[in-house]
This record gives sequence, C-alpha cells and structure tokens, in this order.
Amino acid sequence: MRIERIELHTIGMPLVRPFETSFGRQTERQVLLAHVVADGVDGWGECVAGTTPDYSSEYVDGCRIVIERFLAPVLLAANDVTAAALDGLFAGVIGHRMAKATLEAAVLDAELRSTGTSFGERLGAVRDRVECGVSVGISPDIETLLAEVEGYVDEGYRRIKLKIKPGWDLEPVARVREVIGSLPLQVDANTAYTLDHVDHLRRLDEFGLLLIEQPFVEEDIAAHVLLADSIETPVCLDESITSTGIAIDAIERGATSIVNIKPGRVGGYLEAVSIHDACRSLDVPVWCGGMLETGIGRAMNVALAALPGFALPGDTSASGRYFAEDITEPFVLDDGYLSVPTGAGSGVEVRHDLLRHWALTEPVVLS
Ligand code: OSB
Ligand code: MG
Repeated sequence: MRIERIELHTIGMPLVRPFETSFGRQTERQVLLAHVVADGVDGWGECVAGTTPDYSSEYVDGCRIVIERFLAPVLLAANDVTAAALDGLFAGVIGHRMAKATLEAAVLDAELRSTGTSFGERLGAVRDRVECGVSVGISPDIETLLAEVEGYVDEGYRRIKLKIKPGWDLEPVARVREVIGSLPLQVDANTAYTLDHVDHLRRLDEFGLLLIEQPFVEEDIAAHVLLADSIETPVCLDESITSTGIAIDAIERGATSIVNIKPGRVGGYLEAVSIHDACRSLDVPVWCGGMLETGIGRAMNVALAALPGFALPGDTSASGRYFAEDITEPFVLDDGYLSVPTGAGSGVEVRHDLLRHWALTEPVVLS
C-alpha cells in the first residue's frame, strides 16, 4: 500500500471514575490517535502512552513528536508499505515502541480493511469471545474499594486485579478476598516495591492470588528472580517485557512464569503475537493487559486475547468501566465476556463528532 496521508488527533476523554496506581492518579484519558489513508482506505491506531512519562518513558506529546518528525516521514516516503515491513522501516529509530505501535495498528487496520479481513483472523484468534477481568485502582479508603469491587462482580467480571503499593496491600487484598470468595484475584504493583519488601510481599501468599504483577523496577530482572524464588504467588512481568527476546530471557531466568502482553508496550500487534508464540512454546501462559484503551485499541486487544495462549482473563474490560461514551460503538460485557469483532480491520468505526468534541489540539496532517 502507499500511505497518502497521516492525521494525528489528540483527544481528552473523561473517565467515569479516577484511576489511581502506585505511580499516579488520572481523571481523564488523553489519547493520541493516528488516522492513515492508504490507497484510499482508512486505518486507525491508538497510542497507549499516558499524559506523563510515569508508566513508561513514553508520553502523549512525545509520541506525537516522534511520529511527526521521525516515523511518519519514513512511511510517507516508502513506495510499498505493509504492516509486516514496519519493523524494518522503523529500525533507524531506537525504542519509542508506543509511538511505533500506533502507526502499526493504523497500517494494519487499513491493510485488513482493504482485503475484508478482521484483526482476529489476521492475528490467529481461535475464540469468538474473551473472558474479562477488571483492574481496580487504589481507593481513598477500603469501604470505597469494596463498593467498587462489588459493583464489578455484579456486572459479571471474571477476575479482579487490585492495584497495590506499600501501605495499600495486605489489608485491601484481605478485605477484597473476603468479599469475592473464590473469584480469581491478582495484584499489580507497577514497580512500587524494592527487595527490602520481599518478606512483606510473601504475606500475600495466604490470599491465593493468580499472580503478582511487576513489583520492582522494569530494568531489574534479577530482583524478580529473587522474589519468584521465595514466594508461592506467581510473578508476572508487565513493564519489563518490551520484546520477544526480553520475554524469553526473563522466562528462562525464572523472573516471570506468566506474561502480561500489551501491544503498545512491545511495539505493536505483530510483536505481541511473536511474544505469545514464544511463551506458548515455553508453556508460559499469557494474558492481555490494558492501558485504558478506547474502542479502537480495545477492539484490537480483544482480537489478540482470542489467541490460544491467552489462558487468563485480560484487562479487557467493557467500555463502560472507563468511559460514559466511547469513541467507537461501545464494548459491552455479556456474562463476563467481550465478543471479538468480526468486521474488516478492527471492526469498529470512529465517531467523528466525538473526535471533534474531545479534541485537545488541532489535528496534525502529514502527507
Ligand atoms: O499496569 O496494567 C497496568 C493502566 C494504565 C497503565 C498501566 C496499567 C493500567 C491498568 C489498567 O492496570 C488496565 C485497563 O483496564 O486498561
Ligand atoms: Mg501492570
């Protein structure tokens, strides 16, 4: 395909409730969207980066600049672009995986729309619906947390994930476990702990958790090996896993026995599939993480989560868990599942009225 035009939209979508993690609290999701036109066909990609560089070094404004200055010019200059060729085309830019993933998603969407193929078919989905969990932020107090969790249980979510940090861990986990009984439960620390906390973290073992996600800084694979050796709860890496090679290395070293796959974090859906395949051949279960995606990223994540190695419920919650209105048709939970879209490309359509309504800047148009 020839890429004729790339438009970058930056929007701000209000969240239905503040989302607090060990690294910060947000009340709005700022989203960078890439709209490509290739051989007359539209494709859309969502950037998972946040407003500030707190989950990773990438952030919305930085991604927009990297795309505008370094990545888009390469795409616009190439004669024949395919999603599979982007890795090579972008090889001159080090890192910036979330920025690269944004364009990859848009190109893949256009490519698939032009042939009438769905994301699920292209990525290798083997299910038509996926089991959904929900990621629950840090609350002002335990009662508020319990009320929020009970709401999600009533809606049908099949797994609860609690955000934890020092000072907000054993008690909320114990209280939530009491309330939800045997419903699957896991925790996510977003790098908030150090090796000084190993004895403390071992006390989580009594709650029968599915896993503990990313307790230590992303660069410290060795610290995760030490924890994994001294705790019963499986250790799962999120932030640390940025490529297939790093995933294999972390698994072989014993740092992670379950892997959180987020396409944005690893540079795109094709790398996400490659990590899935590697984990599968090593018998390591994976699950689909989330970054508070709009319907665009959610549609693609749900397709990915339908691959055979995705053995645990994902952070693929319904649109209503995040937004009163979504930028596409909303994803609605049915008995704890979301359906994999079957239409061409992502299978969802962008609502241009809301794109304008939520715009934070004038769109950047590159051709
Ligand atoms: O660590 O998984 C994470 C959201 C933003 C940044 C990092 C994370 C998260 C979530 C939310 O946990 C998952 C979701 O529901 O999209
Ligand atoms: Mg995480």
